[in-house]
Amino acid sequence: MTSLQATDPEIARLIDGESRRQRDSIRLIASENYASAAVMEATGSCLTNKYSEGYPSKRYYEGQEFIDQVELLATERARKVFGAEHANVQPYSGSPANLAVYLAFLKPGDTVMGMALPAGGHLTHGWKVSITGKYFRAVQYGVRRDTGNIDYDEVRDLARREKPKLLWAGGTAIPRKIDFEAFAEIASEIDAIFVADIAHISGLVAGGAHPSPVPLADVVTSTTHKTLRGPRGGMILCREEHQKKIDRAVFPGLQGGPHNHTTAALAVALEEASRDEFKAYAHQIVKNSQALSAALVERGFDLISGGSDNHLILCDLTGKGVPGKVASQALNRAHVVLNSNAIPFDPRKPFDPSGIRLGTAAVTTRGMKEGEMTQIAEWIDQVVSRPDDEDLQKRIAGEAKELCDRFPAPGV
Ligand code: DSN
Repeated sequence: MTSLQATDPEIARLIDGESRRQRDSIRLIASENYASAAVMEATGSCLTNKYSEGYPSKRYYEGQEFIDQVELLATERARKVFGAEHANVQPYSGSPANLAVYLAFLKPGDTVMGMALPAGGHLTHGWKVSITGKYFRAVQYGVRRDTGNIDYDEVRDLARREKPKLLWAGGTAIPRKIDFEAFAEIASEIDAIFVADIAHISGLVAGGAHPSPVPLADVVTSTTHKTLRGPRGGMILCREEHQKKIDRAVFPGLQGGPHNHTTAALAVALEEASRDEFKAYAHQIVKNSQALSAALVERGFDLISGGSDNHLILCDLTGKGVPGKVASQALNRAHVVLNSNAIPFDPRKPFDPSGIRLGTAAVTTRGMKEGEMTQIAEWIDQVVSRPDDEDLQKRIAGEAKELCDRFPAPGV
């Protein structure tokens, strides 16, 4: 019996259930992954017991001889993996990392420009229900109705007109390569700070499977647990000229003590990300996404932008006559797990949208390749065609488990 089972059998049972769920299902939520056993071990370590407000060698409490080394290693590895001049590894997650950028460069009421949430952006890029849309004057760009892609001329025109102080690139439902050069040019023309939020694609950037914004952007933010495959956390990379502002914004501006267990786990993940196997994994994610896209298109699915250049696929189910939520719930019963998602210009409500979003990071971590993507597309097609057929869902759940057994997941 583990200590957890002895102390709190209820929670132990729930964690065990979740572990089995992760082990036995096809996980296609684009922001999720399987962290390695080494990352999990560091996350669950005694570093959770230590407070360390401040930065290495400049802490407010004593007893930092090991913590300082952990943070320095994480920072150094982040700089090296991404080729960045400075890295701050303390943000608790992506939203706090983004808020720190606002605090570093803006005053309340200043203008900020980002991609609208329903078009594929993130809440913290100025969407109206977020603090970033309430405390700042946010203007939002979207995608073209005909291509489903960002229209860089529209972004440029809007930026020239609105003169934001901060320009965001990146988001949560962008299936195509982001032209960071175009964003950098636009930001430079209007003298704005250019921030690239690479939360979704940081693993692809680290592995060379997506162009890097690091040489072009003033600041780059990211979560650390999506394609990067680290612990739940955030980080900020920036040019040296912005180091002081960013560091002060994170602490003491926004946060207290860093989560040292997470910092250590991030250091481990970054070590893993510097290996050749990680490059192969990053490129395989894209190959899998393209194979899954092609197999879905073959089965009559309508993909926003027609396909995928990264880990993510956004699919409009209007033509299939099934709302996104009905499809995602039916697929969940078949142990193919993804999320319903708004599509650009969605006539339906955000909680009951027209689309589904898929991602290939977690299945790629399990070692699945193009052949398995075709099988997964076939299951999706069958379930979406008959979302009320519980026998079908049960049969596919069994087949999904058999496939999962052939590709063991790390860490669970
Ligand atoms: N929740 C994340 C996602 O799923 O994309 C974004 O913060």
